[in-house]
Amino acid sequence: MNTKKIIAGIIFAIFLSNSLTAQTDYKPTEKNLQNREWFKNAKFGLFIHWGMYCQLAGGGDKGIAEWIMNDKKIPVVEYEKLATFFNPTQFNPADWVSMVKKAGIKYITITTKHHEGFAMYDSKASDYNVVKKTPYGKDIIKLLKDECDKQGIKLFFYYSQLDWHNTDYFPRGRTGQDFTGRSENADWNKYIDYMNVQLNELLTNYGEVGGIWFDGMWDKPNANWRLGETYSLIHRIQNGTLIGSNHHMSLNEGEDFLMFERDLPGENKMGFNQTSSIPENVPLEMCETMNGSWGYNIVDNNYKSSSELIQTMVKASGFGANFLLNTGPMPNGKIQPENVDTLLKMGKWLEKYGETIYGTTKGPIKPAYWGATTQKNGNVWVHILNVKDENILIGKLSKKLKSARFFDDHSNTKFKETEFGVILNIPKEKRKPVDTIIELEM
Ligand code: JFZ
Repeated sequence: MNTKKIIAGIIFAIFLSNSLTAQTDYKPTEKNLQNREWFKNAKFGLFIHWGMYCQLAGGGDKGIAEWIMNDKKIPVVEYEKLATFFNPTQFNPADWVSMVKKAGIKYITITTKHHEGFAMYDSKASDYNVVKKTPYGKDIIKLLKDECDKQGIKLFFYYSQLDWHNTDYFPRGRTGQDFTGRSENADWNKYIDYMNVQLNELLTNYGEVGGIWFDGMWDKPNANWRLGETYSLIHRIQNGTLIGSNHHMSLNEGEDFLMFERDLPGENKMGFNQTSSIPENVPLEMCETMNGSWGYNIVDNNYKSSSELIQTMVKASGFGANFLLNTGPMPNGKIQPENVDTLLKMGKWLEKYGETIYGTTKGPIKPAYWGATTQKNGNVWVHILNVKDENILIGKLSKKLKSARFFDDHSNTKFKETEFGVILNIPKEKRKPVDTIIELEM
């Protein structure tokens, strides 16, 4: 072997090892960067978890919904029967999308395949899909996408890399183990190929895709996911599509946004977010449930109030992050009325106060126990959430404060600048139950 060949070999080896974990030398296109800006400004999305699991709806256990196959140890051959009952005759995408618009939501992220392995769209890669296996027989994703295009809502695709149905998902990871009854005559690389074929379909057959929301790598963190290949494939077919992954770690090369599951950026209340650094310019997104479940769960009525959810959305905005709020549609195709009610209440609030949320970036003062700040075009808004004190030390501003006034009636807010920062005075009668907003002029 001559030196040239050896060097070429080494370079190839480096390329290969990088391509296992990331898309090497990824440079987002102009279009991708524009979409990132759009995404940052959007602030509020609807997450939809819909799959065969919705029909088991809780299974008598508050915690179980889309995880029921794993948690109740249902073998593949039994679980497959669920598809033969799935017939959401009342699914009306126009209703969903109109409701979404009224709620002030700018994009939808829907499960195209969850851990159960069932494709909610017309996939040629596997018959295990909604068109082939259910009496409904229609492509849910296509129906929703067409309606989203019609009403100007962006659609993102959730795709589970973890798969409890496909035999080639082997060696098994932390979940979906022996009880599934799958053969061990399997080939991991065939599984990755299969996944890439499915992603190819999703990016080819449905027009412009807002983004791909990956989930499930955490099931086998040390496996060779061939991420570089998958990410380049996606960006090659649609260079504007944003890639994000729920791996709970820092950003990999090729990913366009960073997400946080049920935690505000930098928090780790849930115990699984291990993101060590948050890059300055990358869009952020936090997802949250309306009760304790992602998929429809008939016995989980532990609903968060619209006030609580608005406050979380405001805090997320204070971190510069989008709020992706989840609902799990029912087996009949409807979104449960409790959730619709909550979303519409949020929409009402946004109609009035959306100016302080949409298109903003995080404000000059970091979110704290009292609330958060947001800003846009030189306007700075302080959001006081849930604080009973009349005088609130919000912290230091880099510039001198000229004036402060209540967003609602434009009356002046009394303030004091001290060595510890600005203290705002908010008399009881000026307080709003959800969010008292003060506009600062510097
Ligand atoms: C994942 C999914 O498992 C869940 O069903 C849902 O889709 C959510 C948005 O994302 O949630 C996780 C992922 C990883 C862990 C826990 C929940 N984990 O590593 O413990």
